[in-house]
Amino acid sequence: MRAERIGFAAAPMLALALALTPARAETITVRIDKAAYMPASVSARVGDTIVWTNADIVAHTASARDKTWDFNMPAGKSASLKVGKAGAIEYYCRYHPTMVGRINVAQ
Ligand SMILES: [Cu+2]
Repeated sequence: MRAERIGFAAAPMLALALALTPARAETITVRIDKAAYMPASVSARVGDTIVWTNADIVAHTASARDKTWDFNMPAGKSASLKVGKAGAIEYYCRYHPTMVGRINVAQ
């Protein structure tokens, strides 16, 4: 009974969310844990969103090698990037340059 009520309430919200979101767009999560991007390499499509979440107790960044973006993330914080064009994006942490990541963006 309770589950049915929740289902009825959620259905219009779900329909709205689907209508507002391009069918293919996805959110890809990269966890920062023990000074590493997990996973270090992800595949995405143009229009997808990458979300980094810093699970460490120190700050990290996700900084594009080509300097087009640079996100600073204190402990426990997140940052997101909507990928706009196809190609390989290399990024790193400004505080810990051995931390490197890659986003392979397909059209
Ligand atoms: Cu770092």
